[in-house]
Amino acid sequence: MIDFYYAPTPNGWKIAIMLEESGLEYRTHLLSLGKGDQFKPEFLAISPNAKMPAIVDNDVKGDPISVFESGAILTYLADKTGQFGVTDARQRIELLQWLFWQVGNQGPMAGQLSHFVNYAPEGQDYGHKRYRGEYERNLAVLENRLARQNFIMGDYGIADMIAFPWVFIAKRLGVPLDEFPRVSEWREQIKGRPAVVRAIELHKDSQNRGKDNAQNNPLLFNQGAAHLKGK
Ligand SMILES: N[C@@H](CCC(=O)N[C@@H](CS)C(=O)NCC(=O)O)C(=O)O
Repeated sequence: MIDFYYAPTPNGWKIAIMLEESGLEYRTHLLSLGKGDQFKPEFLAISPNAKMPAIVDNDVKGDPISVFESGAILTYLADKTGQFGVTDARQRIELLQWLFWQVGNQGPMAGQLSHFVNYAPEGQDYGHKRYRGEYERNLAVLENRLARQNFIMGDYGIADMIAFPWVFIAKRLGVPLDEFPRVSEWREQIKGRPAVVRAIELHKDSQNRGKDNAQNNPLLFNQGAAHLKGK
């Protein structure tokens, strides 16, 4: 059984998708990020960066294995199941590049765009424009890749699962996909998969959209180091 530390956000969906696609048995631990569950010592022991997703795999020889960071989790689960990953060394380094691209580029830029669209005080035009531009730049990277093949690595797999969630919410971020027809097609194909539908529905009722913002929740949006020092 896998313990899955989760909240219904794009970063959480990445792993929910893989768990649903692969058929692994898991139990979800729902975190309330707005209330600060990510800073509890028992969670920090699993995820020292104080962010979800994270997993603990209990079906292993010896001590359970805990994994944080979505790219590492997806790599671990693809290796464990032999599903949705790749088989040879040449492909593996290619896959790793696309996973690192997502966690180092598309994800953070989309996350910052989401912050300026949904949570920042009014009138932060510089930040909004900067991250919208970066979000669109990453869409262009994906568009170019998908001009060559239907999925990021050719066949549907963890590179698609990691990149899909922030594209899934493009309209909510105020970015229509008209200029990115291949990305738009790819998004439709993935969105329709039954496992993806189930993943997006996972604890949807506890989504916190619009309730927290930079003014009313400094714990979430203006953290600094205070919650982590000495832990
Ligand atoms: N690079 C991380 C990003 C994870 C992340 O940013 N998670 C957010 C939710 S979408 C989180 O846990 N936020 C809690 C906080 O910032 O305190 C990954 O890909 O796993």
